[in-house]
Amino acid sequence: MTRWTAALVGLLGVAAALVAGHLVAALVGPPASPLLAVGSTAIDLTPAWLKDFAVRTFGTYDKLVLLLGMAVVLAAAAVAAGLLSRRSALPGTVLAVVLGLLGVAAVLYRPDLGQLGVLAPVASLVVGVVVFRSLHARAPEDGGRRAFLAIAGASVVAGLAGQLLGRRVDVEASRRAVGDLTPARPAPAVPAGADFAAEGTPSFITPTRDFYRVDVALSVPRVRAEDWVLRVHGLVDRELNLRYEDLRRRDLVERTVTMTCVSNEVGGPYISTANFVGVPLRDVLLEAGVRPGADQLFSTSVDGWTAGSPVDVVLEEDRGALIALGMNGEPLPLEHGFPARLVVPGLYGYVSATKWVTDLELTTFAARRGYWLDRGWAQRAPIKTMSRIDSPKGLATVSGPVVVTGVAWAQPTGVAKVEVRADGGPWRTARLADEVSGSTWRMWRVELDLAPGGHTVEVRATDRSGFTQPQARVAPVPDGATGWHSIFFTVS
Ligand SMILES: Nc1nc2c(c(=O)[nH]1)N[C@H]1C(S)=C(S)[C@@H](COP(=O)(O)O)O[C@H]1N2
Ligand SMILES: [Mo]
Repeated sequence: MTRWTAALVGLLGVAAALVAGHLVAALVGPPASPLLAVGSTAIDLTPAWLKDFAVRTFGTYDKLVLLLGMAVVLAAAAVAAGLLSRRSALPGTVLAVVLGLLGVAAVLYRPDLGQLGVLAPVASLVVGVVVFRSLHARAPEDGGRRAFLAIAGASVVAGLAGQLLGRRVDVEASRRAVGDLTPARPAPAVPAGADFAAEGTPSFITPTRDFYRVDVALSVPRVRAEDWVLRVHGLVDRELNLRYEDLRRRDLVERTVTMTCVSNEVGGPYISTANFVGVPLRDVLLEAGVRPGADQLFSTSVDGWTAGSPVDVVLEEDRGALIALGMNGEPLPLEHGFPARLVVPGLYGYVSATKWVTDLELTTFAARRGYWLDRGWAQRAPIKTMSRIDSPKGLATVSGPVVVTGVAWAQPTGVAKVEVRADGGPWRTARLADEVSGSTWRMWRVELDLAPGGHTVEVRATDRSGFTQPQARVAPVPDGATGWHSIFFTVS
């Protein structure tokens, strides 16, 4: 066998194994696809610093990077096993078995995959061994050309079939069929003076396609509205099982809320604002009747992800926590939690904003721990008062006088003051844009007369409670970054 042939035998064996697992997973549960299951498990084993690094470095592409990385590692292992198998088929067989068992372990580890899910990696194991060994046996004949083509062709067909079958749950159609989610109580219109977008801040309402996305879902959960049920249970007087129709038939309310991720670095992008439409979470909890002693609202997503929010916070009358069905005039996009998610102003997403939510348990903080808690993040995580400079951009060259603009946030209290200083000089109070509510960000601008040359500008916000952002830089882990955002630019 030539080196090329040996490498190809390894590659085709692994490819056939993956595709077989993917196809079987399409029938027993798409997330059981071995590549996805192993990737999801890798994500689950991610500690706080690594999540923080991945989000910081790759942002919304973190999952793509993970999948590509896995593909590269697999391909390298396949080629290596092929090359090592030139004399005997043993190394390649061992690789197929090891990869298959890795898939089995990953599926068993996942909280959202039933026992049947194991069939997918088992199919990978069996197909991997059989294909590798038969190609290995046939390769010496005519270079194995015919067998190679047959396996490659079958893999492509099986891969496509798996992809199509995995999408047979038509979530897009379900979402389209939701139709109009007009709120009975719309949010007050956002005034034209609420942003300084013309001068460099984001628009007040973030277009849905630009809304940041952070989650551990390697494949976006596909739940049809018609199949969705929200169970409310635990320390309640009466258990509720709410269907999508039960919720959408109610008087829907709309609230403009700025969501923030705890992984956001000082100056970072993981903050966005939308008009969320849904049902007040408080109303649903009061209907269920929260028993004394329940201090945690433990929410679970269809993919097994969990978050714990303080009961006293979600029950606050002015807090405005929502079971959201829509954002910006449409049903939630799949990536943002269709059919339903939680939105709690003033709490970082990882302790409140469960997407694809299907279960609300009233419990205690002592009894259950949300997904990120055992990975190094804090139990309680109110959003920290923060500000960011959006314009000029760091390292830019601008002409004077310089208009510096940005955003500040302190949900749900609201921003009272933003100050800016250049080169460690005296603080200047920025002009604040019109306030929409304490639950949303607030844009600011200030004009600085700066001499030509390089300048460092810093910003700090003060919230309505009188608290001013501290200067000390603290990393996002465990409960959110602190410190003043600063940029350096040149005046020409
Ligand atoms: N099911 C699920 N919900 C989730 C997460 C997740 O990983 N899985 N991530 C949370 C985090 S950390 C944040 S910051 C917000 C982000 O919501 P978005 O992606 O709609 O912006 O969703 C939260 N809800
Ligand atoms: Mo987050």
